[in-house]
Amino acid sequence: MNKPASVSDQFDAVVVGAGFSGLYMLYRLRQLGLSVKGFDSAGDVGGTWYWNRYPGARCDIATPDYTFSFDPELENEWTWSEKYATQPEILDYLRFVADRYGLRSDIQFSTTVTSARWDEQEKRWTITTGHGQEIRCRYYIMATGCLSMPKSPDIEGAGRFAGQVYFTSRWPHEGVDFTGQRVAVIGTGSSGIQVIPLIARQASQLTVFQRTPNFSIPAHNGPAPADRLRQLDEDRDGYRHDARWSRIGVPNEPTDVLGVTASEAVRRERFEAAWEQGELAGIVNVFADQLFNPASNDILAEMIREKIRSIVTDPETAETLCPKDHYFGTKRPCLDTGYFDTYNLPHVRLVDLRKQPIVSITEDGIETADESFGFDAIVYATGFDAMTGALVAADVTGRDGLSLKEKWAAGPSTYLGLMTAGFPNFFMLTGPGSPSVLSNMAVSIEQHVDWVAGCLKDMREEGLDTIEPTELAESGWNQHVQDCGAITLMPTANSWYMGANVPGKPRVFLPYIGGVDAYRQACDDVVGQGYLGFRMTGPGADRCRDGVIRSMQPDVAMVLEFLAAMGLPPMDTLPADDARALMAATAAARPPGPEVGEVTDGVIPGPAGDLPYRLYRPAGPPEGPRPLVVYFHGGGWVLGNLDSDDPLCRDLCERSGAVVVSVNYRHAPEARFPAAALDAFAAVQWAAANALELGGIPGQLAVAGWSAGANIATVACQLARDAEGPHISGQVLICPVVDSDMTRLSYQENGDGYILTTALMRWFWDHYTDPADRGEPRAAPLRGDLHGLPSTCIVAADFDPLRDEGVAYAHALEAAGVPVRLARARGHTHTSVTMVGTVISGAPVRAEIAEALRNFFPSAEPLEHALQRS
Ligand code: NA7
Repeated sequence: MNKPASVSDQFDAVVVGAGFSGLYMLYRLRQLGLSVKGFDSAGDVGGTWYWNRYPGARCDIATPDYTFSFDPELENEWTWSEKYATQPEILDYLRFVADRYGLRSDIQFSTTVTSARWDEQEKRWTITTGHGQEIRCRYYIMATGCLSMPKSPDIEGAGRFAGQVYFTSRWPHEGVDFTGQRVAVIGTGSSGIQVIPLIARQASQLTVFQRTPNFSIPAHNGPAPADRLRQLDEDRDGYRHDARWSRIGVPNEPTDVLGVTASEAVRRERFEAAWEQGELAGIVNVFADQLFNPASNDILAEMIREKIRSIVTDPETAETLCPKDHYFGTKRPCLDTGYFDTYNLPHVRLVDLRKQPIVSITEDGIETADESFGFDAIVYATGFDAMTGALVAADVTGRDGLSLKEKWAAGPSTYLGLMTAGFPNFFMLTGPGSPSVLSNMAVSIEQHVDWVAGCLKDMREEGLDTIEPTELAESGWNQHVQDCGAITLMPTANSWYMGANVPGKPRVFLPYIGGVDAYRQACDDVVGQGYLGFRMTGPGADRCRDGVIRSMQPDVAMVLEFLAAMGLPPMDTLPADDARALMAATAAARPPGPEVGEVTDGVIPGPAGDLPYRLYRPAGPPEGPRPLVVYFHGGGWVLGNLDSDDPLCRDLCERSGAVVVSVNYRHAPEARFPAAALDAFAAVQWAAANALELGGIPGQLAVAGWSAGANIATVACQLARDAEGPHISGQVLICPVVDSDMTRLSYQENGDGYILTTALMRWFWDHYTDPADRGEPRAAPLRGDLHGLPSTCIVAADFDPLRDEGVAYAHALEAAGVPVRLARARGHTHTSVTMVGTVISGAPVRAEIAEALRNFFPSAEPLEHALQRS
């Protein structure tokens, strides 16, 4: 059966781990006809379900979903007894799977793989086990789980306790009887929350040591959810398909209800429904914005805290159990059965380690800053070195002697969470950078295994035998993983998702939060694009299509998808007035932008009549005058008004601390070139002359604009220079139109599909200018004399047709001796940086703009000096 491998053993593939992922991987590799060897340090199959045998251990994804789906016959042969199966039942299931497919014969149990080394000459891995065996294989696959490496107790004196010590993650097979004992539990994560109610049933005294209270909702365990079973009965394939293309691997319609705008009744109704349903898929989907908007999250968190207060009778204990130091969902939310009620029992006590930290474990018990506790047993439910722990501990050494531990010293680096450069033919199942722990593992595991099996099959068919990601593809993916995390509240928590639970572990967001569906699409696209980002070699073959699979900011991609689904007519097919109405309608639905101290509307005299303006003054001190920014909205000289860029003006005002005066100008086609530019210059002259009345500091004036607004802003600077005044301290040009040449590479790359299209740009130009005027510097300022222009900040967005003319303007300004800051809006489109409150990833770019604005002005210049200077 478990025949130890001999020294000369050679296999096509070695798989470490015999849990869900290892078992399915073995099955698929065998199907491919490969020779395979599996190892597990456990005595049997089961993985996490082999080790975590503590009372109360259950899955927290409902069983109709927490199950293999690769074989309909297997599904027919197994019936789960509960909504959330217990550990013994899940273990039975995995044994059943192993037996049904005869997998055990390929697995060597009770064997730890101690090292793996890549041999570049032989193009093979050498695997060493704790029994001294050496095995050679072409493909090395770690199916070692995300939560399999227990965190060692990082508590002073942990070794001194003379009583019984238990770890939830390494529970004795024979079970433990706590009857009549004084028991301590340290840790209130999922394991603690599951085990505490059951230990309380036996122990004479139970003391729970809590460092961080956790959000938990009742599991409402019982029979498997009838609605899910019915859907499976009616259309199993459809149900499984929906799971695979869902956000977390469980079929669920994502809500579009925003917590911040929903009525109290709607909020309450959605929350109560999720509370009653008792599923993670429900509670993470109460509000569409709960993981992005702190205010929305607070609403949900407070409703959970109310529930805790309503269950726990002692108000002080209830308050201690209420999580307040992290947003809901930023640490793993839990499902429980009677957890909070447990604290109403007279023999159960909660100790708040924030108030009285543990000083030391002693021979008899635990000493905190305030008290000494005596115990018969201590249970550690203190968690795991998550996601990377088992991988780096396994001593994997790739090309040139580089170990995984060394490569990942500053945090893991993977392509798709599947592979890492420098380690050919080394695959990780559910590795860091894949959805894994943020998803239904059963679905994510099947997807990973299917991808690896498909890849090996493709390689074999093409005569290739090594595969490895490129540095470019890998760093692009790492960036994407971090970008996806950065727009959420996840990085704010000290969670194991961030590596924060293990002292000294780099603080990096480990899983991929873009969704199971988006992730699957990315993996499929990589294959569809000829294994983009992978180098594959074989006898006489070396092929690599290098590139980055996802470089757009995730929220920008979401906005584009949303707009595409709305099916709006292209603006360039509409008359100007209809296009204006369409723009106003879409603007009405967006978030309003931040509060500012004061907003006033007025008019200024323009060259051909009054021009409306709106002034934004920042909230708070200082009371006196501030630098002044004259802003011009975007809209291709045709569209836009004071409302169109209102959220952006608010944002600029609050971030920069300047008074922002947004000026409306005459639009084409009613007023064609050079009307808008002349209005802009007049507005700047007027603002400079009236700075004090506007609350500005005389002489401290900058201009700013977006798109066509940036065009007229910089034309105004050129006109001011020629007219020898007024003095302009700086110009901020966000995705500016500075040239009429539409042949640059960025037009070719981004001229279609990113809102501002080549066709729309042509429509704008046609409305604004005659072709003969388009070379004029007042239309195409890149072609003007750029000497003596003020300091400049130019924002160039990756997916903007105008990107390259913005970059060209920056270079030309620099060549003319103008100080220039080129801010790259990485992963953004022409419009996305301006979408305040909708596109969160634009915030760092807007912060950079505000910083550039502040730098234009001498800091804290006394008003008298400024007056003298002006
Ligand atoms: P978790 O979720 O990491 O929980 C561990 C708990 O132990 C958590 O409350 C920790 O507090 C606490 N802890 C860890 N170290 C200490 C020390 N030194 N002193 C006091 N308290 C400590 O692990 P679980 O096993 O519960 O769950 C892991 C996953 O398995 C779960 O999310 C599911 O996906 C399945 P902290 O929050 O760090 O302050």
